[in-house]
Amino acid sequence: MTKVTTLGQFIIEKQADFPYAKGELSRLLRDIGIAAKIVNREVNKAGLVDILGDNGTTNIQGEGQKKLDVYADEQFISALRSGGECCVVASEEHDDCIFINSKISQNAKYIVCIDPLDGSSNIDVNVSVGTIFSIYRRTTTDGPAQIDEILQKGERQVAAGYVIYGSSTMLVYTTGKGVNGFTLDPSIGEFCLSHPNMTIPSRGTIYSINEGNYTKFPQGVKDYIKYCQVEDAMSDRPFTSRYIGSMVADIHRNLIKGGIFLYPTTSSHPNGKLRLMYECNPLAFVIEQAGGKATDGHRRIMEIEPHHLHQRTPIFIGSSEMVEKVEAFVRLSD
Ligand code: AHM
Ligand code: MG
Repeated sequence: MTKVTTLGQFIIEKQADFPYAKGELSRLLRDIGIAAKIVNREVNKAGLVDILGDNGTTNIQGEGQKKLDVYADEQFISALRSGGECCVVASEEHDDCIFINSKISQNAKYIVCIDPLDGSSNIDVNVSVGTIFSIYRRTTTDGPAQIDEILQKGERQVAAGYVIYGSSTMLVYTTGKGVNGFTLDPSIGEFCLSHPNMTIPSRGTIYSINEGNYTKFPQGVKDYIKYCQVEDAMSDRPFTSRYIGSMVADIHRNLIKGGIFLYPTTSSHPNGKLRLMYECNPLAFVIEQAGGKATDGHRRIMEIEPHHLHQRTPIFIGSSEMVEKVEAFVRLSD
């Protein structure tokens, strides 16, 4: 019989990589895994019950929230609150950080930045959505956490990952020692190790970008897109264009097959659209750990200094050679 390793068992086994660890990070990851299973249950039955549709509230970016965004946000925050290992949560769905002031959590070491349900405009049409999370250690030990403890560069992440609610549900994460993927087996209700030591091919043939914005892109990005489309047998061009519009799903596919995901600045989003703290940094950590690259065209995503929670950044992320190529086009046109 094949040995099945559950996420819980794997996390405990991996604790040995950190000899001085007291198990707090393991418990935090376990809590995220539990909340993901609950959110998965609701996402799966979304077509059956009256949970779809606008909840009538608007988040900080002025976007309409779907009910499932709110549900996912509540589930993750509640799991982090009761787990006791996290003192502050920054979520896409809240203007400000949520300080967890319970007796067990106020001295907790960890800070979590989370997009509880990314790509939620896709839910109504049965397309994959995801959760993205990022974990930092506090920089001080006493008293309530301060805002600048949350605004740390991505390179200080201690763990990060995503959950993709797709044709099957997967949780993929890193603690800085490679990337591992777990598929939810609904028959036993456990995430099981299905993709150990994930690596992204150094080059691929897929580019993912919202080409409808073409005329609004910077010249270097336009030039790169044209490069992707030109026929050249030596480099397998023209490349294939694949864009789901759900970042987790697009990046997950490119991680497995090789490819690049681009969300550049546009004339209507001069700082890019995607958020540094809970979308770009965690996915950059995962992709770098898998051997890929993530930049804003000029510097590593994880070296960007954050100034506020909902900061946006352009992003080019995926197979290393493809990211280097787009950077070269961007530099040429500067
Ligand atoms: P959201 O956080 O409001 O769901 O937006 C993020 C999503 C990403 O998942 C996706 O890559 C991108 O927005 C798509 O944006 P666009 O429709 O502009 O191409
Ligand atoms: Mg999002």
